[in-house]
Formats: sequence, structure tokens, C-alpha cells
Amino acid sequence: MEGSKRTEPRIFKIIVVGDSNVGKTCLTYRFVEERFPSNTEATIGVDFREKRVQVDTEIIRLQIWDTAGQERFRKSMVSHYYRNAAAVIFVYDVTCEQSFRNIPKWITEADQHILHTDVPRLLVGTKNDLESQEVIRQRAQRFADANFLPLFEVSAKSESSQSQINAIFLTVAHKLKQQKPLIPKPPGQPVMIEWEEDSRSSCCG
Ligand SMILES: Nc1nc2c(ncn2[C@@H]2O[C@H](COP(=O)(O)OP(=O)(O)OP(=O)(O)O)[C@@H](O)[C@H]2O)c(=O)[nH]1
Ligand SMILES: [Mg+2]
Repeated sequence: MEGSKRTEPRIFKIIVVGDSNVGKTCLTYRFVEERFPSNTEATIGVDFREKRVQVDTEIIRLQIWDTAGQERFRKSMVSHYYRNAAAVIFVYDVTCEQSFRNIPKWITEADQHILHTDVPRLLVGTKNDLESQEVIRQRAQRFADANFLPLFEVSAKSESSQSQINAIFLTVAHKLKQQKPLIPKPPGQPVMIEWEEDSRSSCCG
């Protein structure tokens, strides 16, 4: 109800990584703006996009980090990308074999920066509106299965992929909704503060 006191929607950071030119910007733009961008340039550092989605009865805010694929535009940013990331989307281009072959490199990078094993990860193949497909679905599926990654093949360009692209982010949102703490508790016992038996020599003493 308008005006009634509600808690602020929870925010989850999702990072989107993959080679340059695979279509990360177009994919995230399509999800947030529901259209294909008229022109894109290589992302420098990161572009932020945000969208609220409803999961069951809860509204959550997805803060999407559209990262740079080009090494020179990302190298000083890598640790920022992964810090507090709640989910990772790995992207390759179905018309570019090399971008698929590089996915293990992106997975390794994520492994090096994300210590929690419960961070959802997905694999997305883009540009499936194009004829010149180099990465066939079955091969990508075998790789995805072996790495426990849900696989989506989409086109940011084609209108008919909108619902599939929404499904990618809704899949992430559903997984995240079940994760309660936003700041994960570090392993181990809480640190107790020890009080001196006679602590009267304080400033108030
Ligand atoms: N046909 C087709 N072209 C696409 C699609 N998605 C992206 N492109 C084109 O691919 C090129 C690169 O797209 P971007 O989204 O800028 O790629 P990126 O992964 O963000 O690249 P970096 O920012 O350098 O990492 C652009 O020319 C897009 O128009 C798609 O689904 N279909
Ligand atoms: Mg980009």
C-alpha cells in the first residue's frame, strides 16, 4: 500500500563477464530496457544497470555489473567486479568459437575471487539470431553440465528472445531470494571481547 512502511528491497549484485564483443552490454541492456541498443562501444571498466523484479511476493533489486571484456579496460577493476557479487553470468558468442573456448578462463578468474561456493553461476551463449553458428548447442550443453552451469542461448537483437533473457535474470533472482544474509557470516566463532576483572581505571573512573 502507498505510504505504508515497508522494508527497502534487497539489492543483489550480478556480474556479467566474458570476452570483448560477445554482447554483454546488449544482453544486459535488453533485459533492463527491453530493447536492443542502437549502438554500443566497448565497455570501459563497468556499466551499471538496475532492474527491480518480483520473486513470489518479494521485490528485489538486481544491480547488474556489465563488465569490460577488453583486458586493458578491466585490469585495474577485477577485484571490484567480484567484491560482494551475488551471482556471475558467463557470456560467450555462439558465432565465435574462441569466446567459448575462453569460458574456462573466466570461470578460473571467478574461482580466484569468489570464495563462497553458493554464488549462483550461469552460462549464456549470445547472438543465436545469426546463421554463422560456430558453437553448437550440444557441445555447449555438455560443457555446461560438466561445470554445473545452467545454459541459455539467446539473442539480444531479436524481439522473440526477450522472455528468454528475462528468464536468465529471473532464474538468478529466484536462487538469490533463498539466500538470506546479504553479508555472509565468516566461518568460525564470533570474537568475544574480554573485559578486565577490574576495569574501573577508565576515563570515567
Ligand atoms: N546479431 C547480433 N549482434 C549482437 C547481439 N548482441 C550483440 N551484438 C553485436 O555485437 C557487438 C558487441 O556487442 P556488445 O554488447 O557491445 O559486446 P560486449 O560483450 O559488451 O563487449 P565489451 O564491452 O568490449 O566487453 C555489437 O556490434 C552488437 O551490436 C545479438 O544478439 N545479435
Ligand atoms: Mg560491453
